[in-house]
Amino acid sequence: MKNKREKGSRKRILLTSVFGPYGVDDAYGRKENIMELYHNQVTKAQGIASLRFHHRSFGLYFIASNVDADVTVLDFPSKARFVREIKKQYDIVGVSFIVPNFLKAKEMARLTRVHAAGSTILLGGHGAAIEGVKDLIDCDHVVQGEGIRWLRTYLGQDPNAPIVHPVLPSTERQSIFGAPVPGTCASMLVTGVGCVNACSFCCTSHFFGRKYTSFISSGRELFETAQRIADARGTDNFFVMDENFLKDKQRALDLIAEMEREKRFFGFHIFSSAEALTAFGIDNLVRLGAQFVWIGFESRSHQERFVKNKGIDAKQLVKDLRDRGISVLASGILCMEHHTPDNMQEDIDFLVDLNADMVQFMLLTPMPVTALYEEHKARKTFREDVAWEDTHGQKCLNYTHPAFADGEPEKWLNAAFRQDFEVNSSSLYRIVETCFRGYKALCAAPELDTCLETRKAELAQRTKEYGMVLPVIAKYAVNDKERHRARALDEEIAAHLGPPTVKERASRVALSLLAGLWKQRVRLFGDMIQPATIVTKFSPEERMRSELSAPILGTGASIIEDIAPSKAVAAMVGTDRST
Ligand code: B12
Ligand code: SF4
Repeated sequence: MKNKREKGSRKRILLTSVFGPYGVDDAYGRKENIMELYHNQVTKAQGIASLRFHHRSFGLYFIASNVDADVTVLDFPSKARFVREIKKQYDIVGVSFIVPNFLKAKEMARLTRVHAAGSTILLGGHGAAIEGVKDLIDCDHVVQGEGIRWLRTYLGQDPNAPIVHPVLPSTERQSIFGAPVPGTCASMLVTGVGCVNACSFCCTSHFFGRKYTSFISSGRELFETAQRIADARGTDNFFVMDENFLKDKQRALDLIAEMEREKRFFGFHIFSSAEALTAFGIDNLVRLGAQFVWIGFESRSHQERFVKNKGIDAKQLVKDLRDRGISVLASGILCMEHHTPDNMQEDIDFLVDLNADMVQFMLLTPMPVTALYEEHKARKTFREDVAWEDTHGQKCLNYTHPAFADGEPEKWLNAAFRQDFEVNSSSLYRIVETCFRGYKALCAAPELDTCLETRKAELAQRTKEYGMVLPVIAKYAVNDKERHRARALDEEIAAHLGPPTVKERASRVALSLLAGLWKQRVRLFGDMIQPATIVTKFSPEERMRSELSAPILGTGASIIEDIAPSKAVAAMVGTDRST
């Protein structure tokens, strides 16, 4: 029998991410599947120079901010913490999961049936794309695609009511060389979900129906949302979670116009495909305040498969972006169907030779709902012995590849990451270099308007701030090349922007000490960092009040708990040693 409250009065809803610990070999997950973006699949081979950031389960906060209900968001719980929460007998328990976390979602549904038999169980997120998931997991509803409109409809509310953007930090915990990154991190801006390009392997495009669903549709609305969030959090920088932000060129151009009209210049980290970026133009990107762009170059040897990269000179594009102060994360795919041990190095060399600030190498992994998945299903190439928790693209292939024996893909992947690190130095070094290149480019420009003067000042500040890390990079360099170039860059920056102040020198010493401690920690206990559990309450009353006063999370939400993982757990799971 369902909880009586579900019909009639306002619902009590629990929205939760899957439980931790993450990135450990246990009954539910794998050590490669860590809950971090950079250290999982980008800077993982860069030892203590790897960027260490956690990110919340943003979709849950979006849904919570946009339904008329008492919603609790439970992010990164332990299994015991999850059980404690469901015993509060919510009307609805919604679990967000991705494909590799299938077993965790299944266990959470089972626990809900045991401890909260009256709760309705919803499953959402990319894991919902798994074929027949409704039969594989004992639940009430599986929600494929966009969840706000689905839940509003389910609760009898207007699915098309305006979408309220929550005020959220883009990262939960940022550290470099074991030292917390000072200052307020960028805010999260989710402008929409999905992408019309529909590249055959792409989960996000296919999951959202190969179309784009915008949450913020005009430049004006985007400016107002950014302004509200920036004022609440005290930073004008944003990480834009939109698979292809510049695909809507007019919206981004209108945003620039709004910023110039209002004389308020925000900064953005974005994802965009090469063709959309090129159409938008690099001058516009500088005016927009783009600081970082993630571009999927995928592969040079199979370009016909990726219309978005047709006719693009990838190397020139990366160089032009970095020359203008925009960091690039270039992503590529290994062990594609046409790859062999004889030709794959060519693609790895291509990606390394781009000399982007960061490179993501990922194994081709046909995922449910994608066209690629359907192709492999038709060809019956899927491996029966690869479980969902191994389907994450950082260790093994989930399909039979005639040219790569088991164990080989992981070796290629690790070697590719290492090659990029040794040839191009740490990503941190490259990011400082990019800021400085952009600053010098604006210094050399004949005339600057207010927008570009602001961008120049921002680049100077970022160069100084990020440049503080250069002595530590030199000290722990991967090779002589990195050591020499880090020292040379430090000197060149000092020559242009002045030597470090006393305070900056003190910070450099502190950073060096912390880096030494972090190195020891990694050597003795491994480099694992578990995210803290975060519990956030959303209620309509607070939501209404928040429209009148400065909100905590912008939508009437309050964080009630923020539990750091115990040292014992951190040490216990610290088995994944970096090089
Ligand atoms: C942020 C992010 C992360 C964060 C994790 C944040 C977290 N706390 O979980 C980090 C960086 C740590 C991460 C790690 C990984 N990720 Co990730 N990640 C993303 C990313 C870039 C954004 C997700 C997001 O916030 N989107 C915006 C929100 C609004 O959308 P949403 O989450 O999809 O939510 C909407 C719907 O899905 C739905 N919904 C979601 N949950 C629920 C729950 C209920 C109850 C309901 C009703 C609806 C619903 O409603 C929401 C609003 O419309 C996506 C790619 C993308 N652009 O979506 C990949 C993505 C989700 N990640 C993916 C993967 C595979 C991974 C990793 C395995 C690394 C890897 N190899 O790629 C690890 C796994 C970590 C782990 N142990 O679980 C895949 C999932 C593929 C799949 N089919 O399952 C994606 C799609 C990227 C990709 N490869 O295409 N990731
Ligand atoms: S361009 Fe990027 S986001 Fe769009 S479908 Fe292709 S891979 Fe996905």
